[in-house]
Amino acid sequence: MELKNLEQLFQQKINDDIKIEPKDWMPDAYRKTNIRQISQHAHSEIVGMLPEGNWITRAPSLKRKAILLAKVQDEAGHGLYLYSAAETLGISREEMIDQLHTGKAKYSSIFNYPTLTWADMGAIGWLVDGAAIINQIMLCRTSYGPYSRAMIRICKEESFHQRQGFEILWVLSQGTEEQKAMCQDAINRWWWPSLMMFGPKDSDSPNTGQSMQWKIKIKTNDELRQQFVDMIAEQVKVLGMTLPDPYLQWDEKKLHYHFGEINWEEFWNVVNGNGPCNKQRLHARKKAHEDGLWVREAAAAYAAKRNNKSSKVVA
Ligand code: BYC
Repeated sequence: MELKNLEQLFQQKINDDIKIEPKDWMPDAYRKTNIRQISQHAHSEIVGMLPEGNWITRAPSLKRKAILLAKVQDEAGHGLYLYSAAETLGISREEMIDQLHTGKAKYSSIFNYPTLTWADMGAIGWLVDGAAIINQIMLCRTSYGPYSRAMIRICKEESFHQRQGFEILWVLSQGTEEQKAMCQDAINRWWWPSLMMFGPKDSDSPNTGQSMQWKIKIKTNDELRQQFVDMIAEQVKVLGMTLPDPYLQWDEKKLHYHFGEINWEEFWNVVNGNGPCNKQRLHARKKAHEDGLWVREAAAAYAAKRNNKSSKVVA
């Protein structure tokens, strides 16, 4: 079949909401965009374990420790589903890891900020996982089958993550003056970086147009960001806290919250490797990979031994 016809058939499937599966024909650029987005999403889950991992030994009770440990383990699982989904497009796990370690692949800007107090665990759960869910609920309907199915499983766990984060902040908000101040301080520090998770403004987003046409993205960066602001601006009232934005105001005509301008210079600085913790995060990931070499070698040797044995049995 001619390329033009293949492209038309492909777009027709997308328009009819038929999922694209690994063995289906797809344009090269569709494959590349999915590899880029899915692998960056996987890297975000894996790098995203670091800021919270930092608090596992310092969680204030055994119960909090067990919950945080489970959450961080969930993130490792999400990373693995996503690496597997990307592998179905013809890239290997090694290539993806190499792209992360050499700085060729991005991961979410949010994980380049430090976690200074216990309240940050609450703010990450409520705001960071909250932003991630808004994005990922949309991605449950993305056009690439393996990505969409991974998202459905991940979203179930993310909603638990968000609630546990809110609950941490709720307990602090009912506590002493110091605890209340710690809660407000964490919200102040995580609010703007959470808004940046949705990416640049639509007018500055080079990938959104094509990704919407291919239904890799179903909503734009600005649409999702607005949905997030509308949700959090109401939830923060329950905590008796505020969001650090003097321009935040309900717009009766638009039926949305109006909010202030994001510091885009800070966003691009962090995305381009110059945020407060970029170097520390990459260093930690590379070290973990090097330290894990003996495990990978042992697993490969064991698999080879088993293969050898079973091929002898068959022979
Ligand atoms: N940070 O054209 P655009 C989690 C890049 S983890 C860094 O709008 P696109 C969790 C973008 O990649 C869940 N880079 O791009 C884990 C592009 O650069 P390249 C994380 C960003 O792809 C542990 C350029 O800027 N979620 O929940 O159409 C603990 C132009 O942007 C960012 C995901 O990964 C950013 N914030 O849209 C707790 C969601 N924003 O690649 C929680 C999956 C933009 O062309 N990804 N860039 O060099 C997506 O939905 C989309 O990729 C984005 C960006 C909305 C992020």
